[in-house]
Amino acid sequence: MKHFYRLFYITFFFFYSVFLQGEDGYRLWLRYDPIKDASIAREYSKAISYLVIEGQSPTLQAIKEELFTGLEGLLGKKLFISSEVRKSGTLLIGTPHQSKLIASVIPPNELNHTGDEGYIIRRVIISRKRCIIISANSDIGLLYGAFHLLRLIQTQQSIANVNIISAPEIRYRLLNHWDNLNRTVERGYAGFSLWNWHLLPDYVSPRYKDYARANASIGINGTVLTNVNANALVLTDQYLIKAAALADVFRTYGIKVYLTARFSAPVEIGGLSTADPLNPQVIEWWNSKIKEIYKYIPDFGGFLVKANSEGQPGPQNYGRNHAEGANMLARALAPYGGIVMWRAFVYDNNVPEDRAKQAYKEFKPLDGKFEKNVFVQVKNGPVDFQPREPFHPLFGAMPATPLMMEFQITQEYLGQGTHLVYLAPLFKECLDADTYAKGKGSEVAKVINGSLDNHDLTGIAGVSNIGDDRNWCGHPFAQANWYAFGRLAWNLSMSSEDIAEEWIRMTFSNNQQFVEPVKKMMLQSRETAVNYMTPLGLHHIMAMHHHYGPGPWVNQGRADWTSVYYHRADSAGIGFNRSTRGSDAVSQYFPEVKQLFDSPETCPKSLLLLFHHLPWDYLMKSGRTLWDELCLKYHSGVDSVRNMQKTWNSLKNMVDEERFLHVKSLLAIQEKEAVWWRDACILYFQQFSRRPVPPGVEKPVKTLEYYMNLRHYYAPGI
Ligand code: GCW
Repeated sequence: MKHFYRLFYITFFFFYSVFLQGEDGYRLWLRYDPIKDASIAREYSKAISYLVIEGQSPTLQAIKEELFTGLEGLLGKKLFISSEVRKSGTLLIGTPHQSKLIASVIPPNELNHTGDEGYIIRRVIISRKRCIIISANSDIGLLYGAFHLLRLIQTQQSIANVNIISAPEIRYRLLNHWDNLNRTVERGYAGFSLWNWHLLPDYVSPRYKDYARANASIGINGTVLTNVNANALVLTDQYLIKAAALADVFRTYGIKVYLTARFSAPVEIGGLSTADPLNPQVIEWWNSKIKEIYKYIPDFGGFLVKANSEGQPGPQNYGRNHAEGANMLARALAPYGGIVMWRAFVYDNNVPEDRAKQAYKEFKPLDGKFEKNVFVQVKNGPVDFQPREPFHPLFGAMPATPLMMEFQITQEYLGQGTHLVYLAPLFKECLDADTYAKGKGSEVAKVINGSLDNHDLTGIAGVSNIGDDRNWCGHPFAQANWYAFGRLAWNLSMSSEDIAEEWIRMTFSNNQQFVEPVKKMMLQSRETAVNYMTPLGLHHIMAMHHHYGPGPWVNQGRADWTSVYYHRADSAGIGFNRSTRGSDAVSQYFPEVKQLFDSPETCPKSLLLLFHHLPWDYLMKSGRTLWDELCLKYHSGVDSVRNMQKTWNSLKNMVDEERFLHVKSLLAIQEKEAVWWRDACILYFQQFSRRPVPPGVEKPVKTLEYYMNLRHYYAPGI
């Protein structure tokens, strides 16, 4: 009988996935196809045959559903639900409040360590029966535990003696969608917005549930639905009812809904003549608006605000500062437990001498001036989500204010929808950087997890790369960046390598001959992109507006939107002098870091031209001139993409055809675009260096004029 079931399930899932569903990437990493190796499957089968779930709630129902689909799929056998532990091989799930049995096997003090969202997964013996238990203080904790157990099986880890205690390092783990109400997505490369505002709330797409499952599986517990370049309309009842319908779906999966607040909303939709945060009518307007929001969404999370930046309205329009603006909203949200995430990515209409310095200059003096429920949300670097930047100098510099990290998962400056760039190494580089705020060992991660300055309010946000493309993220490998963000948000110290390995095993295959080369390719991919786009600390030299492709020649318009502002190439050399002899941006860092960045001799080579303007003949540690090194870096970027192509082609027989061909085509685009970047940049900079392209670098086939005349009218994302 057992064999019959296994055969039945294997056949069913095979047909289901291959013929009905196809390998289109829709399932993300939550793929529950039968484990091919029968002996491995047998091991898991022995451990889990019966399911006992104690208690009742929508979340417990979701757990049951996920485990049934997951375990029956993976193990290729039927799972039995039971009301009590009768046999060995029982998976017992519950909180100690709901289950006396759980309370009897988990010492109460152990769950003290897991908080509201953590969990314990453990092999135990109950009345001489071998069981696995998942326990937590809340149903959401149980859900996270269930996903963890599934992940162990998907990645074929042993559960024979499983004993895991896990709790999130960060409290607020949020996606930021830059989705507009007309369904375009700012810097989105995976189609249109998932949120079908037009049909909501009457049609609730099943995708919303799958979105919530995917997020819950990696521990994401909040989502900002709308673009930071905000539209006040989302705060009208017409839209709140739609947002509430989404919140109703997400709640079961532990995900709270947040919105972006347009600072001028009291004027635009409230009919007031001012949005001055100190004006009593304005305060009253926000108070009643927030009360209304909580009527629609009782567990509403709060607001994300971009104010006085890139033309967005803000308190400075009324002579007030950022703290005054943020606090007004925070006071109104506080009674309901809501928070404000106030962005530090600010720049006004006056072009500063160095934009990299602006956020620090405006926010540092406000440290300690914010209400308790305010985060200042800081991008990882001081410029703008570049392929490589130093960590933002605000990290460590505002000890009295909880700082929320903002990473960009969508690849605005990193190849957009067509380049395979695994971002975990970029995230980690920032998190692991030492700010020296309190001496050695004051890493950015410790600022974010609150340990450096004793903050309970801790948060991390990722600008989402999700759209309505069938595979969610456009590039099949872009899914890994969503995954990596979530896994890191839960545990900042996970390594890029471990995250990649998990993702590959869950998304593609457990075959080591596939896992190893793909992992290697992913781990090198960010450095590869840096090399063919912006090596040695170059930054912000992308094409105007859409940022698609190179544009080092961009010199029109607002100065700090041009490329020449950032690279400053001239006959004397190249690079932005931010040393103490230049814009002095280095002085925003703590002395140890300042000293490191201040001298070209000690400045990391990878950031050299971000901090220094150096002669073309500057002698690098390699013994080569700066010019030669630059050219060789550009070329090595192209070379690495070609190696990625070779790697991928060699794996043809280990991947389904659909995803194999998809990735292969995208890698071909990436190669073409890497050549475009390399040649356009080398030709452009060569005008100033007036030096030959060194041996070992392919000679550009096209002319600089050709590249400068390329126009992309409908590049996505704007
Ligand atoms: O990187 C820039 C983007 C803008 C974005 C802005 C921001 C939402 O080019 O599209 O606007 O950053 O982060 O506010």
